[in-house]
Amino acid sequence: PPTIRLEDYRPSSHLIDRVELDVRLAPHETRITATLALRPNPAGEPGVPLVLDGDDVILLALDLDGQALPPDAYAATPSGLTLHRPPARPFTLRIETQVDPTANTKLMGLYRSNGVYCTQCEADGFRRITYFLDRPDVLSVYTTRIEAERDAAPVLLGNGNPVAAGEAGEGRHYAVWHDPHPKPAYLFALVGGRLDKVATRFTTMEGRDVAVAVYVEPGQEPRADYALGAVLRSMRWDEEAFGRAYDLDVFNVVAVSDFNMGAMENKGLNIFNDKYVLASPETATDQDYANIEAIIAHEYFHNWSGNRVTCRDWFQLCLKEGLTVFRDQEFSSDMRSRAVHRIGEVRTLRARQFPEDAGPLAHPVRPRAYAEINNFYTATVYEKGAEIVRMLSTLVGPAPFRAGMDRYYAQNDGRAATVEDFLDAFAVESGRDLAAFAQWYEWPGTPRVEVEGRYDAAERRYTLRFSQDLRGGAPPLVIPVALGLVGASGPISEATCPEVRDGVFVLDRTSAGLTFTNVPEAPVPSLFRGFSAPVRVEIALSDAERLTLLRHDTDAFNRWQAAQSIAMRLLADRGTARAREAEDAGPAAQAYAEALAAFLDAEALADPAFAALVLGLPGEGDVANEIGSDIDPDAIHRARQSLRRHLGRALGERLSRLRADLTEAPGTPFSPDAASAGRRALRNAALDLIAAADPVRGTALARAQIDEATNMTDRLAALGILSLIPGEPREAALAAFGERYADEPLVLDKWFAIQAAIPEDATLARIARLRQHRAFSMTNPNRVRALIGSFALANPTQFNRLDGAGFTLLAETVEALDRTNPQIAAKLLTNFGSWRRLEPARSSKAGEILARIKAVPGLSRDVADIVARTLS
Ligand code: BAL
Ligand code: ZN
Repeated sequence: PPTIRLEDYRPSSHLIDRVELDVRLAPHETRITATLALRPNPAGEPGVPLVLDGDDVILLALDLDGQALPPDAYAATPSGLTLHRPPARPFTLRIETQVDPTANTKLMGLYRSNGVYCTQCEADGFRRITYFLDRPDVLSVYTTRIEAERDAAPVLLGNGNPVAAGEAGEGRHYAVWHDPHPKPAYLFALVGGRLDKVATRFTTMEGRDVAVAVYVEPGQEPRADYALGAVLRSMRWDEEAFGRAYDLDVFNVVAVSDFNMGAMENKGLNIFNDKYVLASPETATDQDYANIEAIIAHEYFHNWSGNRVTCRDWFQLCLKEGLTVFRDQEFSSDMRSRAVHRIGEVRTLRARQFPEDAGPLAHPVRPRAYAEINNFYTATVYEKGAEIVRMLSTLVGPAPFRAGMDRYYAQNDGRAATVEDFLDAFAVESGRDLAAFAQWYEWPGTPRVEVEGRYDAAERRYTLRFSQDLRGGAPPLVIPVALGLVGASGPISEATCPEVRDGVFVLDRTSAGLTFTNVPEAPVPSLFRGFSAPVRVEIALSDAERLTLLRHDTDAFNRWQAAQSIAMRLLADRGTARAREAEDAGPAAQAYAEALAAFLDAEALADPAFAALVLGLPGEGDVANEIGSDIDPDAIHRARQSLRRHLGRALGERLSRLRADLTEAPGTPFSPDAASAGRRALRNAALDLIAAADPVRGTALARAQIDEATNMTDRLAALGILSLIPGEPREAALAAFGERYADEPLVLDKWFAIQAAIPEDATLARIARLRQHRAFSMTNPNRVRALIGSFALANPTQFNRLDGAGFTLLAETVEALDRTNPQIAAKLLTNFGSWRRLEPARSSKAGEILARIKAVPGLSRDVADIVARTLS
């Protein structure tokens, strides 16, 4: 496929100031009349043809300033419309097209989900509705008339504010929406369907009265209340934290059941995957509630970071996504526990972005080239992009950061901006030269920072030496290191070091040394507090030193990190083929268990959410990433099982007491708040270890919990724990759960996911059966992600089976799906991203299967791009 390069960016030849759309919805023959007010772009190349993008559209009619065009004046194909000699003055083009929303299985452009008409236009779906300059730097004011059969689509929603509605004859009706804010086509949306809503009003800090609504399938309204509340919290928070007020009279969220992404920030009309809207205690876990709150916030925050200020081109995707992830992380941290949330963010980054950075799909946060932009909605662009914004805020400090954000919005409002525009605002406000910092956007790969510490007791001096590796010739990065020193009984606050300001040292050279004076005892350095930079840190600390951090550090993230590092060492040492015979727990594991016991006794009940994280072992994927090469997933699995068992035995009765202490009084109403969720998390973490040590007792406890649970968090956690214990109780519990939630697709997704993750040979056959389940569907992305995505992501031993059957399952799914939904097919295929790091037998199997996919004729651009890069 042709490659699009950042360096080739040129302004559009034309601009489109106004767009009037008349959309007559019909299941198969939807007709769209687009009236475009065009003019030559003063910044563009003059006298060139006008080339409009198209994708699978049928041209019905075309005229220019009211005159039909002669056939030799233009060329139209399903993938483009070219006017050979457009006028060198403003002109109006009227284009009539036809599309088939029911046949649109790509879920890009206009399609139907459970009968509801909806759209997805980012990145390039608008061209599947009409011919257009479908690029983010062409901003237009849209007026949209939507017409449909009243019975089939009583609700008609568009961007902006509603301005008119009425009857259109023959059982049809219409609504007209006007969006006064110029926007690129990727933010266009419409919805038509049978929907009900929950609604309220919000008054902005500017005094605007906004009608806020969440639309869902009829009957689901009670499950939309939490999302509606999250919208209000997001609106208030963006005013308080960033001074950003909402700018239309209505804000609508619509939940649909077939959606490629999590959600979409269309102006005034956010369209959501229903998984991130619908919640009730009976059907949603605490994690679901947290995700809903975060994603509602994320899409709402895009109204400023993405919509009011958009991206010049898709290379700048991180400009809106990284920034908006940072903003939603800050929001969630304010709504919940900041420390607990930060640990979750870093776990996600390490689990998803670090492997991407270490594999064949690595790319800079601002890529320089792409063949298919849909393949760049990645953990690197989103999560590492957010880490860059976080580092920037650490570097410049809170007040200049806020001032920089204000400047960025003020200077770029209504514009399509670049990463340079963003950094410029902070350079001006902070007085810092950010040119070197900008390198974070340009280089793929996770930097490694090596640190050595030395204590001089006679001089009461402590020195730290930092060095960063320069990956692939990258220049030194500007790395903020938040740090402090910790002694045997607490933080060493009297130590000073001139290069450390407000607890932060800025490493901006290949290597640098720091000297702390007035250090009364040999300290343990607490480095990268709060994970102040997305790097791998290498420092030789003993377990005893790490336990000092766990006990005494003031930084909660590093306390958790200390425990994780000890566990990781234990797992990585045992999780190799060489350690094939899982050894009994040695003294290091004993000491670790004792430290956890002391920690739990002292702190578990004070902060259960944090304690649950400390108690949780690194996942098998984390251990594989740590080992880095010659990975044997079976050995890692055995090592982790063995450590779980050991901890369960060593912590013994303490875990049962904890469970008892954390049990809610009967009749306590369910609340998804962070404190209640934390108690459930710790209670279930305890059950997990109890079951690992004593499967018979674990089975009994899990069965009881499944029966007695008053909420999905507890029921699902128990089912997940039971799913790891082979036997009749497990099968009975799975069957009962499947029946109980037979009419709840989002709950059945959890059920699919648990079964797909069972680390047993029989899981392949189980998946084959589940594919035939009446609730499973290859055309619904949530179902595919639940069953096949979870298998690839959460079942390392079976996905990476020695016989290659796990790879084959994924490959066959990718090939089948590529014919209907290439975007989801390509995303699934990225699960092969770490194939070269597997031990040779598995790696060669994966390579063979990838080569087979590559040879399939007629692959989509999406899949062809991923397979080519994965094999490169
Ligand atoms: N813009 C695509 C969905 C999201 O990141 O909000
Ligand atoms: Zn986003």
